Amino acid sequence: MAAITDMVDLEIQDGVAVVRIDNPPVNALSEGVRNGLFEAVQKADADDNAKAILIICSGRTYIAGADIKEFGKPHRGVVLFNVQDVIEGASKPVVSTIHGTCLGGGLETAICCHYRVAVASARFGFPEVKLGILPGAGGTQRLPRIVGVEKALEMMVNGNPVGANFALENGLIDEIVDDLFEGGMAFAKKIVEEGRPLVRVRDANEKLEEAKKDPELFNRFRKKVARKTRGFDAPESIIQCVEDTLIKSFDDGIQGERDRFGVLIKGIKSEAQRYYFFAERQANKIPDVPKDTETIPIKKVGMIGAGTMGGGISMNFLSKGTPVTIVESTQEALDRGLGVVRKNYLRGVKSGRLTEADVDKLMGLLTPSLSLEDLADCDMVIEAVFENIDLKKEVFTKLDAIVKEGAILATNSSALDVNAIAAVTKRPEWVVGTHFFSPANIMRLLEVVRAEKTSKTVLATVMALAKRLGKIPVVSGVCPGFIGNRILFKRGVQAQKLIYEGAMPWDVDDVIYDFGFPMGPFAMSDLAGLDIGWDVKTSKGETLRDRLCEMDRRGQKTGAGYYNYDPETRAKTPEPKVEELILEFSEKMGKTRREISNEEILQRCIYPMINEGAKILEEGISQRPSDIDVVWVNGYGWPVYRGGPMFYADTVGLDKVLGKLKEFQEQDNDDFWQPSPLIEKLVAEGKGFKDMA
Ligand code: HSC
Ligand code: NAD
Repeated sequence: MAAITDMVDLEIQDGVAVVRIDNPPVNALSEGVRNGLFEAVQKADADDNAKAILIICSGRTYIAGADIKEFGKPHRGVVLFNVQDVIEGASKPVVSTIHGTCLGGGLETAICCHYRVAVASARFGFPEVKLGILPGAGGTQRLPRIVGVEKALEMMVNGNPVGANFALENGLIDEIVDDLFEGGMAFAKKIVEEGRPLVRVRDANEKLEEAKKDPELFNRFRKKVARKTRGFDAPESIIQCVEDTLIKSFDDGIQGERDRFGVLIKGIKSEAQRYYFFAERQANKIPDVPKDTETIPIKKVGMIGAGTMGGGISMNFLSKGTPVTIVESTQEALDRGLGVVRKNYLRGVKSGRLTEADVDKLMGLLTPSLSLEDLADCDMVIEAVFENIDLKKEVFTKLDAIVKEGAILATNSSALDVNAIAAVTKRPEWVVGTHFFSPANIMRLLEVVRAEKTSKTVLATVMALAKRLGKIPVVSGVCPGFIGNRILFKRGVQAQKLIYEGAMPWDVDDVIYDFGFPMGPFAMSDLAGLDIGWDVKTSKGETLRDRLCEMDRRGQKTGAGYYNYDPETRAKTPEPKVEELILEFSEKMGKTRREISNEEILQRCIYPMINEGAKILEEGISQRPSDIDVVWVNGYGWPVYRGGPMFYADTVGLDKVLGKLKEFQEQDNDDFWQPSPLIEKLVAEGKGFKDMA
């Protein structure tokens, strides 16, 4: 085998030039891969001993895309477009044989080949949109020519991969093979024997002609994705590139694609999304828990509490085939909890994702119980009873006496002291917080709360488990509210103050929504329920919330809260009575209401979050600034194109944030605004959070 570069080899085998890429972990199109492919394909094309060229990758995957680390740096080596030209322009058939994930620039390379085969487990996609860019190496011009305009739009705008069957049915691959190398070789030889033509996707216009018959296609598609793509730039640019396929030549379309790619890649939104891509992966790493730390197998799980969280958390395990024993305090609560789980799964039957038999099988993995003793042989027990420290301590004391040694004891508390909970057991090193978010079967964030004595084995096991469950784990130390809720609390304080000083809940919500969140703090409270922690027996109408709950305005579930909700559409409208109540409270507090600008609303809601994030870093509660961003993007709807609160702070300028904190502190004469010493230090050094990594 001849090495072309340290990442690409070329060997003639049985009349086929085998070009092999080996750039672990994901065979990204780094400089060495581009240089190697360029030279290898040219050599192979010129070699009379080769009748066809086969491109194959070593390791776990075909090319998973451009090397994202190279973006934003000066370009080096052969440009990808030139690699594609030599592949597409080769004088003999070039075949890609594909496994793993064929993504982005990888798929763009594959569709420059004349033919493609893949193993059945291969996945294909254009995830560029998730990085705030578009497929910039011909993808927007070639994909519609293969799968048709509508499917191409779907694939590129939602960014999710498709499987090999879809790829085969839609012409993205020519055959599914059993063996990556043997299958690829056999296919390449067959092409030569049959004298099949060199298929160049750029010349295929049939699917485009079909799309021209449907003039409403693009408007329809824009409407369909409007809600999901709000605030992002890349989706619209992708749509425009695809529109070009119907009105421009291939080469002009390519030029349009490159121009739009160039604009997006330089934008702050793409920078934020690329930052976030690495942030999410970084969050997996715990500096003092090495990769090879021992983990324990989690084959059977115990769940305590079958309420909102207990049911949802259980579903994660059941869906992965792990049996769960779920314990409640009463038969009624148990029945209710199991009913909700079944109902959730039945939704999957309605949408066609599951069959009734699947649901029965999933429910068969869930064993109901009224006795903690039934959890004795579980490998991990997760407690999700009411948020009450005494109750949690009582449950953990019992668990300690019942559950086998070497099992993980986890609490789903959203704010309580995990050290205090661990301390009631004789095995605090086996205790950890696993803070799932609601709805727990859907939300991907998992705050892994590392208590003082939590062992490295427990941490490594929970991090690996999170990945298996499809969650995004972020480690948090112990403090009230951990990373996410502690920061949320600060935003809530200001949101409330703003409405007594002059804004209305909808003014605050509009600003937060326009910033990019799916909803503002008041709409969020209505969704969660205003009566969490409220008690009708003790309520004395002292707060706005008391008054709203007393009026049975407890949020969306009662059809009214801060807003009124349409029973059919759930559309929200402001309520004059709520406005009156707010004015009444302002007066009682002696506030002179004033016009508050949108800018002030935004700064007063967001800057305390940044300040609290900095305090969380100082205290070592969060391992790094980017972990805080992962929590907020994944758990609370922070718009990913703004990176997260800590990334955003750097884009605003930490000096400006600090200036405003001081200004508000002076105005309010309130410790709430006390700037974090970390921000003061970074500003003094002319640095940002990004420099802490
Ligand atoms: C693109 O292709 C743009 C094109 O249109 C070309 C444009 C050309 C323009 C030319 C202009 C002149 N790069 O996720 P994992 C690392 S954009 C660098 O834990 P998994 C990752 O950071 C790209 N590094 O593994 C991690 O590193 P760590 C389109 C990459 O098995 C390690 O690999 N493609 C990387 O769970 C393992 O990653 C994508 O967006 C990359 N492309 O998932 C695909 N991809 O160990 C992005 C991964 O140090 N990648 N790394 O932490 C993925 O979605 C997932 O990584 C996979 C594997 C599904 C591939
Ligand atoms: P919930 O009221 O819906 O459910 C709690 C369940 O625990 C009830 O069904 C109750 O009967 C049961 N229970 C109480 N004591 C018990 C005992 N001794 N043994 C067995 N079962 C018992 O509450 P939830 O919303 O599911 O919250 C559970 C935990 O998860 C809390 O600590 C909460 O703070 C946390 N959490 C909640 C959310 C959320 O949005 N609901 C999000 C994250 C974390």
